[in-house]
Amino acid sequence: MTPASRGASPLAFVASGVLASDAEVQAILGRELHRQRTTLQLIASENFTSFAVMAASASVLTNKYSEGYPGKRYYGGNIYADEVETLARERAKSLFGAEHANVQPHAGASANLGAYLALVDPGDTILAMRLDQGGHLTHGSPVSITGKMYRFVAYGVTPAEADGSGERIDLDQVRDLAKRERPRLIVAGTTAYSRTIDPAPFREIADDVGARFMFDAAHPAGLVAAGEHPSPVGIADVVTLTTHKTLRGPRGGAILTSEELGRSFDSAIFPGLQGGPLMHTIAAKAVAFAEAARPEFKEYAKQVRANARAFADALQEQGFRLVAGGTDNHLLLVDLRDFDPDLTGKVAQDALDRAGITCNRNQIPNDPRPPFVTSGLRLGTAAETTAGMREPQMVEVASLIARTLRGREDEGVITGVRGEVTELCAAFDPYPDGPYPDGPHPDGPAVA
Ligand code: DSN
Repeated sequence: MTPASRGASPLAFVASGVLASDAEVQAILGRELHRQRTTLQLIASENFTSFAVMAASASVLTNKYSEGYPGKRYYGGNIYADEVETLARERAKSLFGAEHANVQPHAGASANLGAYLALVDPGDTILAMRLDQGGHLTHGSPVSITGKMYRFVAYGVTPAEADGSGERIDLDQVRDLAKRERPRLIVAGTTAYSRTIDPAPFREIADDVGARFMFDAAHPAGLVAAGEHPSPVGIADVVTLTTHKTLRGPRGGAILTSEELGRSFDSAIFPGLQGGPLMHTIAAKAVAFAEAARPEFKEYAKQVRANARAFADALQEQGFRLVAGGTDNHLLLVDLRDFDPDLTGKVAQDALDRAGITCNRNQIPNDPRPPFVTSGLRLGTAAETTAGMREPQMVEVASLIARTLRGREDEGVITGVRGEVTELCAAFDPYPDGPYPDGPHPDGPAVA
């Protein structure tokens, strides 16, 4: 789906009524819209949803309490909540080829915690990837409830190699740790890993040690849906995902599993973990699952990967080292030390922000710097591909990043790049009709 084919703006009604009564919030939303349209969005976990997704999110379903599941609610008046949740579940099942779907998790974190609740008991051992190697907070970080409730043992990636063949998930380590620690659950899935994750060897290792296998597909969910990443559905006992990253839906999570295990995941999410589901978000998930089933979405996902590869090549030409030597998916992890040993992720992120290039600092494997500082940047192509960018723009963006970071102490350089970013964003506007086509444009002041 290209921006131009995204349909009529539901936010027109917001402009014409609801927010007219709250000028302060309207102004903030206008400024955020302006920021999204006039700066580059390279955060690997973000995307631009369609107007249809936003319309469902902004619907009357926000008013409804629907604890329980379709046909089995604790409150009355759920006839249409049942219809929309059933539709979302059926669409998710059909999109991913799953037997059972739970679409109630408020986020990826709740989907993961729900999966643990369903599969293991507090204190049990879980084997997962370490946060600083590319894993996620909910994979047992000591600062997450997951790390406090369960005994996590962590695997990482292989050492870096000059030819880029290193920094891959260390399956020998996974196997050795699984044999030694006898986890009840093995988790695959990452938040900062640029290579394909094959679910098959994880399944084999889990079977060898009698563990369950969970695949956290939060990042590649859209690529999986489009056939651009191997599907873990039917291989893992449970697949958790988010709906707002490469899948391009509303902010939220979901769980896919077998019919046999479905009931235990349902009970873990409600009443185990959450109260009333966000029915407006569930409606928006239904919209997104249908959008992701269209041929245009397959083209989109293919382009996301092609853009990431072009971006990777161009960044390497600019003198950056990429963790794992490149990318197979939508994400790139840049090790800044080859480019400039004194440049930290924090300084780089701040300089790029000033130039209108939005991304996040990220630890690289075995990073000598702490998580708040880091030696890396994480970049992604999901959002700007939605906005219509293709390989030539990725080359241009790589050059803008390099110029910004080389000239980070020179305001003239930053201002020059900012101007070019503005022009590029104007040519690749994610919401070219504006969100308020029927009313005055509420953009706030330009983002510096
Ligand atoms: N915050 C998400 C990300 O950026 O990958 C993960 O929770």
